[in-house]
Amino acid sequence: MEMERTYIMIKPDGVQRGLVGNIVQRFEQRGYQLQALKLFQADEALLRQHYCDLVEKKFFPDLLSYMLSGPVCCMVWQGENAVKMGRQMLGATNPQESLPGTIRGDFSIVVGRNICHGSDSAENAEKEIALWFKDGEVVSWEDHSKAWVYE
Ligand code: DAT
Ligand code: MG
Repeated sequence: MEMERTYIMIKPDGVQRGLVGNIVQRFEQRGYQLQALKLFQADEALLRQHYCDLVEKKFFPDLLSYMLSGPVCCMVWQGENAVKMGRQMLGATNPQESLPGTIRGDFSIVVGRNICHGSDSAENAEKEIALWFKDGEVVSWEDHSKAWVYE
């Protein structure tokens, strides 16, 4: 079994629109294990690190002001293939291409207000978890439903 962690973040629009509970519920219902959760106001330095691959893009200033516009909800979810499945649950980056049933496909219309972030590789997930959480904020715990979720 490929147990993996992913960093999932609800962006300021998702928090403002009251979608935190719905998004947490989707991951819980699927069987993923919550290991960290906090509401957090990001600053520019943190976002420049988080989006280091995108700082040269034309849309970066808009992305930065969007991500600074209010608190985000930072989460760590663990489970089999959590990175890939997490991205599937989020849906395509551009909501115009996100399928219904995905978070973006159910709740958003434009790429600049696409509700959520999910790590794109296991390696980046570990980097993002270290970037957004301090020691002690991520909790490893025994999940009693595990035997009912996995063979
Ligand atoms: P994802 O968030 O699906 O991993 P990404 O890492 O390529 O996508 O981009 C990060 C965010 O930047 C994305 O969620 C929304 C914004 N973005 C990406 N491409 C964009 C574009 N062409 N125009 C405007 N915003 C864009
Ligand atoms: Mg990305």
